[in-house]
Amino acid sequence: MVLATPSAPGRLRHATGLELKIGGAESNVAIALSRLGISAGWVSALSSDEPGHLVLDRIRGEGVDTSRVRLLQEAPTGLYLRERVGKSTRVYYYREGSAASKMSIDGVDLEYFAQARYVHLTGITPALSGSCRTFTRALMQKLGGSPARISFDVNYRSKLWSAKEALRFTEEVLPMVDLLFVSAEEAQALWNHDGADLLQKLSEAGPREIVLKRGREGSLALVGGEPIEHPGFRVEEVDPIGAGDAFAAGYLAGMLWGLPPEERLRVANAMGAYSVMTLGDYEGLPDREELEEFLEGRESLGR
Ligand code: ADP
Ligand code: KDG
Repeated sequence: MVLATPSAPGRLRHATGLELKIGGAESNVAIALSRLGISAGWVSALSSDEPGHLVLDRIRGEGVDTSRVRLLQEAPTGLYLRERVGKSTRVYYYREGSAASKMSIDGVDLEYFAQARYVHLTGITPALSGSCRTFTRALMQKLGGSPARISFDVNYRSKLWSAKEALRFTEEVLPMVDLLFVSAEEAQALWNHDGADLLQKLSEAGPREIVLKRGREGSLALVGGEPIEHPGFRVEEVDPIGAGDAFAAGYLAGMLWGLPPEERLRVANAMGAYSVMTLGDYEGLPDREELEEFLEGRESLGR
């Protein structure tokens, strides 16, 4: 989506100017991976006009492959406005009928997905429209026999669908998911559960690996039935948006680098922490060297 947001916190109604940025959980993950030196592609639909090119150029400019993005003439690019008032962030979506909401499995290059090590999907796409719901489910089904692993982030957005609908969809696709990400808040909103023992219940439905994000507390994972925990890094939070996406990218990077589960959680926590201590959904994210420096507690001289 195009994201329009005032540069300073405060109510949108008083804003005299807006910064034009881009937003989107899946593109954040792709960009985060690309920064870490991992080959990543982002597949979606945009309008073929200036707003569409704004999104396309920025994602492409981060080294993410956008060759499978469709540019449509008949539908606008999704837009959202965001304001930060006190500790809370509020969003206003303009994405009904957007190009992305029209995604369907027809004409999708399945080979492209099948040759990926991981196909990362989130609960935002199926929340966009009936056709996006069918698309997300069908893509997982069609990749069933391929080597590509399915990673799924629950990413519940209450402004797009109800908790009941999100729960129904998530539980329906769980048997096809290899790696599941869920936050403590989502565990509460969807399953009315406080987390830890929910992982066991969810893993019985299919995913080999489930990761619970716990904000500043860090994270907990259940890997092949084994619980693993890692505390969060102590950092000053300046912008909480995008932490979950950075975390998912860190965990996926850990998988691709062949790190053991505890190390994957550590890298994921470090990425989440890096995200909250820097401004922007993805703008402040580290490259691999900066991540290593952070993990080792070293600070670059910067000159
Ligand atoms: P989401 O952004 O999806 O709601 P969280 O808020 O749990 O998820 O954040 C994802 C991860 O980012 C956490 O598991 C943690 O590793 C890291 N993180 C989030 N907030 C902080 C914080 N204030 N301090 C340090 N790490 C944080
Ligand atoms: O994940 C951080 C935001 O960039 C993301 O929430 C925006 O995809 C988005 C959505 O639909 O809310």
